[in-house]
Formats: sequence, structure tokens, C-alpha cells
Amino acid sequence: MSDIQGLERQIQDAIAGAADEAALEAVRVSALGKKGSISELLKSLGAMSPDERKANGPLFNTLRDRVAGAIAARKAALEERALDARLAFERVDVTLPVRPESVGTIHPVSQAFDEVVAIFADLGFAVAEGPDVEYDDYNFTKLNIPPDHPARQMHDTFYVAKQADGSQHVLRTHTSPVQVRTMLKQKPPIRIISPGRTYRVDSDATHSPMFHQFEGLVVDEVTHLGHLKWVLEEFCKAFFEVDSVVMRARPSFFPFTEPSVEWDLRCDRSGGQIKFGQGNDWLELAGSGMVNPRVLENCGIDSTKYQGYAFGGGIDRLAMLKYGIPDIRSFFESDLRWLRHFGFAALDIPTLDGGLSR
Ligand code: 2NL
Repeated sequence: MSDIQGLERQIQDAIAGAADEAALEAVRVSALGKKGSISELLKSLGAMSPDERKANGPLFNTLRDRVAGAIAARKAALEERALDARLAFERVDVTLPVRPESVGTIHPVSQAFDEVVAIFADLGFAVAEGPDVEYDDYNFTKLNIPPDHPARQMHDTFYVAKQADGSQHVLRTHTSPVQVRTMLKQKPPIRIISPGRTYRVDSDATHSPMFHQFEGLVVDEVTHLGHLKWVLEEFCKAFFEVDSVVMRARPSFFPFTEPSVEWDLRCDRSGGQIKFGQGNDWLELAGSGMVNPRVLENCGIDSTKYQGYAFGGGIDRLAMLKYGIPDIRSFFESDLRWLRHFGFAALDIPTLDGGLSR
């Protein structure tokens, strides 16, 4: 009996004195391991008479439980102490200045994205956003592209597995569904742009399966192609940072606009460099048109009272043109040397009065 008390005191002292987890593990093995002192006691029960076993069994078992509990508690305390020590050692002083070699840069697509937003915000457009995974209905059907329409093939859609209720989702092929969502929940006048990621099954030097688009939508009682042209001209002057531009209109077709117009911007490609607003060349700028009255009606807007214009263009393409980047795939290769070369200073936020890109 006194033997057992002495044994327990000795083990408890060793537990309390264990300075780290390794020392504590050695104590555990010497008490509770296969040949440990308490394990030996428990084994000795087998050779005892029934009366002795009845007296000693509970004693040995509670001894084992107390020791196991004390070891677990000490282990938790040691772990906490080790963590505290590590946290103190690994503490980061976030107020220290950044090392010049590890300063990040703003990606040229993000830069162009922010510039587009700043310009249209200045023209009075609100920014609207929506999900990348869209209803087939919002991406196509409401935009006057019914299920068997050939334009669905043109869009090279990434389809998402059918939902349990049979509905179909897609990765949005343009940001038009954001305008659909806006029209469904907001009464005219509407004046929004929707910049964002879009997806199509396509990949070469000028196409990436994920790319960025901006679209604009204006719906009011009176809107016309003259308004649209002025807005695009103002956009081009601001974006390409030139005093004047010449634009050319070409007839086009989109199921969601009628009439549809594509716009080219006069440019000069002589001398190995591109200059905007002058010269004898043209570059494709944006598609546009008057919103098809069917689209307005599909989105709950009275097409006898309201009319709208819409336009859309590629942000990656604009960034390639403005910053002289020949291959769209280089945007998404995460090459640090490329990012440092083409990236922008993180704190130079584009504004119209402060300068778009400097
Ligand atoms: C292009 C052409 C365009 C639109 C986008 C649009 C949206 C609604 C209704 C009507 Cl909700 N139109 N968007 C209209 C014409 C052209 O984009 O080449 N994009 C890259």
C-alpha cells in the first residue's frame, strides 16, 4: 500500500519535472509502457488470489488513470509553452518597411480593368457584378439566344453538370447576364458597366479560355446610337490617353442588339509601334447596338416606353494594345520576371485627374 503511494509520488514528481515532450514521453514509457512500473503492477493481478485481486485491482486501475491524466495535462501544458515560444520567435513586425526586391506589382490586366472602371465611373456609369457560374437562361435565353440558336455554338461554352432539378448552369461566356440581372431588379434609367471574367473554350495567341470583358448598358426613355458613339469616343480618348480619335462604324449582328454596330479605331502601325487616333490603319474596338426590344421585354422592361444601347469589348485585348503585349497567354503564365517588367506600381491607382497609367 505505502509502496504504491511512494511509486505514485515518484511518477508524479517525474511528470512535473519533465522539461519537454521527449522527457515526458520517457516518463510515460517507464510507468505505462509495456514493461512500465504500473503495467507490471497490473500484470501482477493475474497471480493474486481472488481476494487480493479484489482489493488491489481498483487501486492499480485508479493509479493508472491518475497517472495517464497527469501525463496528458502536462503534455498539453508543454505543447502550449512550445507554441508560445515559437510564436514569440516567429513574430512578424508588420510595420517594418518592405524589402525593395519583394515589392509586388499590379498585373496589366488589373491595371486596364481599373482604368476602364475609372473612365466609365467618371462618365456616370455604376459598376455591376455577378457570378462567374451563370444560369443558361441569363447567359443565353433572356438575351434572345434560344436553346437551338447557332450563336450558342459561336460562344464555345463551358457547360457545368446539370443540377438535380434539371436546370443548366454555364461559365458565363460574356458579362451580359450581369445586365440581365440588373434589368430584372432595377427600373430604368439604368446606366451600368459590368467588367469581369468570362470563359470560352478557345486558346491561342489571341484567345485565352478565361478572359476579361467590359460591357455597358444604358436604358432610358430616349437613347440612341449618337449617345453610344459619344460614350465610346470619350472612352477611347481617356483610355489611350490621346486628345482626339477617329472611329469607324461597321454593320454587324448580335442576337441581343438591333441594329448592331462594330467600331474600329483609327491607328498607325508604321514604325513598329502603335499610335492611336491617327494613321491609316484600323483596330477593332468594340461591338455594340441598340438593345433588342425582345431582350428588354424578357427582363421585364416595357419596350414601348424604354430603349437602350449596349456595348462590349475585351479588357485583355485593350491591355495588350495599350501596353504592347503580343501574346495573351503571357498574362496567365505567372512569370515573375514578366510580371515585374509589365506590372504597375501598387499605389498608383488610376484616376482621370491623377493620370491613368504612369
Ligand atoms: C463584343 C460585343 C456586345 C452587348 C455586348 C448587351 C447586353 C445586353 C443587351 C444587349 Cl443585356 N447587349 N451587350 C451588345 C453588343 C455587343 O459585345 O464583341 N464583346 C466582346
